Amino acid sequence: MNLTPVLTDTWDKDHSWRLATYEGAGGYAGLKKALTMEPADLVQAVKDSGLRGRGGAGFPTGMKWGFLPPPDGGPRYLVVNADESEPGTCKDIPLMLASPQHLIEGVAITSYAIGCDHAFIYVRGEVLHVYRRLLNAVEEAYEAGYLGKNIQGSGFDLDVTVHAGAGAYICGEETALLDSLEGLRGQPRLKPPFPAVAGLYARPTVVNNVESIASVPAIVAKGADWFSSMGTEKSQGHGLFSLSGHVTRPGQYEAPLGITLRELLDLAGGVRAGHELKFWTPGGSSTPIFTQDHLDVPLDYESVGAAGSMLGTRALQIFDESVCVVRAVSRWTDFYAHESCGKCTPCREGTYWLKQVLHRIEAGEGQDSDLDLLLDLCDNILGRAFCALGDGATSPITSSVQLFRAEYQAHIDGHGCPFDPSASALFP
Ligand code: L3W
Repeated sequence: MNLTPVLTDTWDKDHSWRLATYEGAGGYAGLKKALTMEPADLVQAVKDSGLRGRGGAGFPTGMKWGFLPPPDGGPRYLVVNADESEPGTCKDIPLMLASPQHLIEGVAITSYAIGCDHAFIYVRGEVLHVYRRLLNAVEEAYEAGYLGKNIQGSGFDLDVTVHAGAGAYICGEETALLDSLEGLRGQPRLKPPFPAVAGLYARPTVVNNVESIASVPAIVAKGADWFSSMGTEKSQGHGLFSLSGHVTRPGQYEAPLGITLRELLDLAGGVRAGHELKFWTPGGSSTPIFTQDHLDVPLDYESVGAAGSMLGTRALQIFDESVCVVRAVSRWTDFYAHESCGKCTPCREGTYWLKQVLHRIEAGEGQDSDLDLLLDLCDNILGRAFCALGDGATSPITSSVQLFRAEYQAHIDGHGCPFDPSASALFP
């Protein structure tokens, strides 16, 4: 069930991914309207809508477009970040599979608005099925005259290239993504300059998340006021909330920002039968964890921030009482250590040491001093790493030690894990 079926409006239809299905549901009305408008008015409409980046950071989308310098006759690019890889994050991949034309229409409108004639969709390499679906969808859009030369007789030309990455989480960081797209090893660049000023091939570039761009067609078709009437005062519009883990009906739920986990769990049938909520992530594994006490925190940028975490990608991973928090955090830390690109010392060395300490606590070989050591290591990574990967790696550790210190201590005092891993069916 979806409370605001906009991006998800056709997901349950037969052949939901086909252009004809999308057009049948009113698709491409936004592009047709956009092509009659001045590009600057489109940028203003997206500013007025209040749309904020749906990739995790929540940066205002229209403001980002407005950062592009005035045209100088050279190329400028739109790059869609479709490298969804954050543990628990599963919204862009289902969106591109179920309804890729939402994204392609958004790409066409955004490109027209920012004066770009070549856009790129950088999709995570492991999801070959999504890559193929995007290729087919782009082909359908070319054949229908929504991409290519003289789109809908407007004189506007746009080519779209779908590019598959090679399986590195760091390439979801926008500047590492640009390096990867240029054929280099994907590692973050120093900012500033931001991509808006010097991005792909050092040209002005807008990098936006899939869901952000897919949200644009309805904003244009239905108006900025329609979008901003949903959500909260500073977190406007709708979003995809992904529920996974110990929940009765996992999946994507589209709802206004500001909905609570308690309300989402009502839609999703609650925590698995016979169990109770122990902890959860509001925005993927890179955000500080929450507990039962946070069930009524409105899931908007401000409220989640005030409660000590981040809305991030709205990846709500639900864990019941059978899950060992040390084990969960240790697995996430393995991921960050493996995915650290190695460019900066705090992240490269720090995630490796965090992993070692967590492994020995989990194995019952920890020492009393290890909890303070973990916090000290986190302190030396947070704010000192080159990009958000290092900061993100510390979030589940610092928050879980704060909320579940006794559980960590029980592993040390009892020389092992007090939980039966088979009871949770997660984190084998
Ligand atoms: C021009 C300025 N542009 C900022 C742009 C900047 C970027 C956007 C946000 O991290 C977060 C991270 C993860 N002139 C500008 C400017 N911009 N100032 O605004 O920038 P920033 O640095 O706040 O964030 P970011 O580096 O994009 C993203 C969190 O998301 N996250 C990540 C999930 C991972 C995935 C995945 O699966 N690939 O999404 C989850 O919470 O921790 O905080 O475009 O250029 N003055």
